[in-house]
Amino acid sequence: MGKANTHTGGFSTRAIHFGYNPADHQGALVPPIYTSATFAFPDVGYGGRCFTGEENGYFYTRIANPTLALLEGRLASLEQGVGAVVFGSGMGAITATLWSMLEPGDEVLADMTLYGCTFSFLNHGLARFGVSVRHVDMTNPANVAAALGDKTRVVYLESPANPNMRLVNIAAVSALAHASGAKVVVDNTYCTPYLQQPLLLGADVSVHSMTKYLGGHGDLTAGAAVFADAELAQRVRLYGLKDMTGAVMSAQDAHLVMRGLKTLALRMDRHCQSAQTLADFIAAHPATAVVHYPGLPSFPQHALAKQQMRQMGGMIAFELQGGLEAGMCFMDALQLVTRAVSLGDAETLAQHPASMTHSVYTPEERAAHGISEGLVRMSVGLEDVTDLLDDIGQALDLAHAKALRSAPKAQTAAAPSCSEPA
Ligand code: 3LM
Repeated sequence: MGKANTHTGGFSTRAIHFGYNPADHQGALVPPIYTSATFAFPDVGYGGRCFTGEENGYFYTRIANPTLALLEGRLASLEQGVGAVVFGSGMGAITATLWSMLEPGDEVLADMTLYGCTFSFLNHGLARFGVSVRHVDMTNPANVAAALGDKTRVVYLESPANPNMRLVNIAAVSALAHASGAKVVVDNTYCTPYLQQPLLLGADVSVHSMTKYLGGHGDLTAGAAVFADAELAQRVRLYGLKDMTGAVMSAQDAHLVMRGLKTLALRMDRHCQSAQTLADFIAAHPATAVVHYPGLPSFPQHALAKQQMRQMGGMIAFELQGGLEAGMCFMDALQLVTRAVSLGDAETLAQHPASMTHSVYTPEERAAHGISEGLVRMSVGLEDVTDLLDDIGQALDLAHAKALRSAPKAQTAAAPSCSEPA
């Protein structure tokens, strides 16, 4: 038997090799997929000891499974955690983690802008069970300092935030939270461990929707939580996963995520490069009112982005001069870019947060939480960037023409219709 390969090399080396040695598996280069739901006990005493934790064997896949364990080890290595737990979806990871960290009477301090279902879980889920939820604008850490109280158990944030790209200074907020006895959970889905390392910046838990960049191909749903604290990791596994959510991931999906991880760095490099090119292009187009992309010098938190992110990411959000109507026109005119929610796929995806991913917020809540009705969100894929520029260019031209036509004094005679793409 060989020794499991626990490479301490660079990011991609660990993403490809960590925790696995073909010599332990009859030379198989690709790790076997253990589809078994249950595991045989050599004797009844051993089985009982598995349940008490005295024996470290596998006994049921909802609690642990060898294929899932390999992925968990890889994720912990990539994000410098002491452990990780994987789940059947990103929401599985978020809900299992928060159910395990909170009790009635506790408070969650959350940033203003969060993915729609996370916002819903906090405000319509946890809040029904005696956990209070307060949102503060964490782009200024002083607001966090002022809001932290005796009951604040968890500080929760996304950076960049879905969908408006606002950043939070993870190191500053973590230091403040810890001084007040609270733990910090960061949703690192937009960045992946390749672009941002929340635990190294001081966070306690980094959660992911692996449905996005980590899987990378839009063919699975999965989630993960990576921990700086082994005791908390165990609590989330044995309570949040096992009892509270049962949000177990399938071994086949774990295999697909491990396949995705092998190319994560390559893919992220390309996503980031193309997103910068598109953000520059969209920002310079006369149809555009504002582009939210951390890599633009005009981005208010450009300096913070350079400080805490390796590169500027593959997500762009923008608003057009003609507001909601122009945004809708732009999206309907797209021919290569796909109209769809989700992100991190090879395909470039565009969606309208106010009516889709963030429709769970009321219009008043969207206004208060910085999510404008006309915002367009784009997940920049891996296609040839020249083709993306062509498609986005023609759609912006149409949206611009339409905005001019509907403006009070516009010269509209020759403007093409939005419903008649070139
Ligand atoms: C989306 N987001 O299009 P799953 N955290 C973040 C996310 O963006 C998401 C999750 C957690 C989108 C999904 S909307 C119906 C489609 C930052 C998902 C939840 O449970 O794996 O979907 O992850 O923004």
